[in-house]
This record gives sequence, C-alpha cells and structure tokens, in this order.
Amino acid sequence: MSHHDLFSRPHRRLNQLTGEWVLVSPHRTQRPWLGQVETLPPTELPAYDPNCYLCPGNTRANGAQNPAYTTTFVFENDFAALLPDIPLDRVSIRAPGATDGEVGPALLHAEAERGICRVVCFSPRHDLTLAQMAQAEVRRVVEVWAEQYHELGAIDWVQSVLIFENRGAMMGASNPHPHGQIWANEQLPNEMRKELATQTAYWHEHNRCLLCDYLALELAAGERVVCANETWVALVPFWAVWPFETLVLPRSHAGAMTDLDEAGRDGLAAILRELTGRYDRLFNITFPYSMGFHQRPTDGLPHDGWHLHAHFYPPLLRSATVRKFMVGYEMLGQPQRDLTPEQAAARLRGGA
Ligand code: H2U
Ligand code: ZN
Repeated sequence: MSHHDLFSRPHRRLNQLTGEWVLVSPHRTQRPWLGQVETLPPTELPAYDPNCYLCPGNTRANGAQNPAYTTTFVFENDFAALLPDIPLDRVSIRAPGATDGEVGPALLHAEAERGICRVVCFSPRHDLTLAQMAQAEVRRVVEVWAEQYHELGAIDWVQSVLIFENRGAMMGASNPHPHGQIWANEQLPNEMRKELATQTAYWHEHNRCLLCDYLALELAAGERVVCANETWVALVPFWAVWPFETLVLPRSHAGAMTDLDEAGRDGLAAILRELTGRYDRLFNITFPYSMGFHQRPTDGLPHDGWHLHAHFYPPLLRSATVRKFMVGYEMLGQPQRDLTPEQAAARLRGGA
C-alpha cells in the first residue's frame, strides 16, 4: 500500500504502544448524522462557587474542610476506589472435575489490590482551566505532579502512579473546578502493562527507545504534529483511535516527570496550555477529554526503554455536541475511525 492510499482507502494501523490495531475509513467522513447530540454545560462560571466541594475554604462531601489554599492543593480522595491498609488475600476457584474426586484447573482468580487515591485541585480559581491558567500556575501543577510521583512511587508496594484528569461532564468529571486525580497502586494497570511490554521489547530488540524513534519519525514527517516547543511535542499518533486524540512527549528521553530538568518542566507546562487552548478553539467550547501520564513503573526496576508521555482522549467528533461512540464493532471487534489522524492534526494546527 502506498503512502497516498492511506488517505483514501479503508486500512488498519498498528498501535506500537499497545500492539493493537485500529481501522481507518477515510472515505466515510461525509456520513450524515441524525443521532445523539450532547447538551452543553453553562459556560459562565464564578471565580468562587460556595457550593463547590473543591473551592478553597469549602466543606467537602464527607464533612472535611478545604484550607484557604492559594496554589495547587492535594488531598486524599474522600471516596477512594483503593485503600492502602487491607489484608493481602488471594483466591483461586477451580473448575469442577470430570469425575468425582478429580479437580479441574484453577479457573477464577481474584486478589487484594492496595492503592492510594488523591485529588489535585490545579488552582483555587473555580472558573479556570489549564488553558486559561498562567504559565507559572501550570508550572506549579507540574511540580506537584512530579512530587506526587516521587512520594507515592517511593512506597515499597506501589508499582504504578497514574496521574490523570477527566474534564467536562461528557467525560464524567464531577465538577468544573480544575482538578485531576492520582491513583497509585500495587499492580500495573492493563494499559501500563501493554505499554511496558512493547517498549521493553523494542528496547531489547533494537537497543533504542521506541518513542524516541517514533518522535524522530513524526518530526521528520510533520503531518501529524500539532504543536511543539523546545522540549516537548504534541501530535496525533499514527494509530489514534479517538477523533482528536493526541500523544504528548518530551523530545529528550525521560522516564518520568522527576527526570525532567527545569526546561523540561517549563516545556511540559507550556505545551499543556497550548494544546488545551487549541482543543478549546476547535469547536469554541471548553473541550472535554480524559488525559493522563504514563510514567515509568515504580517497581524498583530500571525500565530504561520507558518514555514518559501523556495521552489526551477527547470524545468529540464533529462539533461541540456530536461525540464519537465506541459501540458495536468497536466493543466487539476493534476501534475504528473515519477522520484520519492527518486530517485531525491539520484541524488542530488550525489549517483546515
Ligand atoms: P472526577 O471529577 O474526575 O470524578 O474527580 C473528583 C474526585 O473527587 C472523585 O474521585 C472526589 C471523588 O471521589 N471527591 C472527594 O474526594 N471529596 C468530595 O467532597 C467530593 C469528590
Ligand atoms: Zn470550585
């Protein structure tokens, strides 16, 4: 298949980070839409909301009171999905044997999972987003994320520190106050496990970093790059599943935020502001997404092939109110997209 055919005919692309395929159907973008249209949340927010459980000084849902914080503020999630102090139980349940007295193979497995869940209020201001916060304020968020990765990753049983943000009601965010979450847990989550396998295999096979190589290829090609600064690049990956999905990665090899120097941390804050601003301008709304960082596992092993990166997964497809649904073929087969990653990147660059 020639390079040109990628833009016109149905094809599949391999996600090098997960080892999974995505179908691309470029001929289908003119499809009419008569389906669900999302309602938009109100856009005018107050700088302080007396009813917000994240605003400074307010009382949270469980009765705890926030301090009168003036900069990025972290607290233990009051409704944590994971708990640090639980017994280390494990069960396996065997299938019945074919005959009396015989036992079948172990079939069902479950084990206790320890974890710590925290909430990070990016700003005391209720009405701001990462795109609207000043460079120094987002830079402070980056510093707090790095501190949290370091602190939680140093706990002996913590293997994964996942830092993420759900933004917008469409992505299940509970509150417009700018905030994210951190879940640190005992076992690598599925997505981390897949990415560890692919990055480690590439490292051993080629003696090179998968994402360093991928970034060099994308910078040379240019067509999927959205924006870049001295230390970071944001691009629509070749294998993107969500219409305006992006991958954000440092130019120099780094496994975690704690590996970044001043310039690297400044660059991360700057690219987050620029990329989220571009998202907001695409459909002229506060663009919903889930985003998060994949950082080196904290199991004490070197994982030299791991390259720090963030994924942005926004649900919107063609306007502020029409989202992409992952249903039918996607749930039962594999992800599929119509808009090509190259078209999405051009739209986010502002050229189309
Ligand atoms: P999301 O908007 O991504 O759901 O994050 C908000 C988190 O804040 C959510 O995990 C927690 C919820 O458990 N939370 C508190 O810890 N205290 C509260 O008073 C309300 C919400
Ligand atoms: Zn608030």
